[in-house]
Amino acid sequence: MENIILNVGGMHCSSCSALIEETVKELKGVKQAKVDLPNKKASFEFDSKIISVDSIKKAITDLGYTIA
Ligand SMILES: [Cu+2]
Repeated sequence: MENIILNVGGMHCSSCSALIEETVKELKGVKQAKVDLPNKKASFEFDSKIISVDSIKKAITDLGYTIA
């Protein structure tokens, strides 16, 4: 398992952060997703043999948010 912290832009409220958590958590290979709304940071625990960081980033940008 690996951990990554991403800076996510475009979140305005707790439903934004919840949407990102739910969406990323559903990806195969992601074990944990936690979004820190006030600090605009998202941390993910994932298995790099199953999913890449780019796939996680893409899932977030596909929702309309940005990765700094
Ligand atoms: Cu929102």
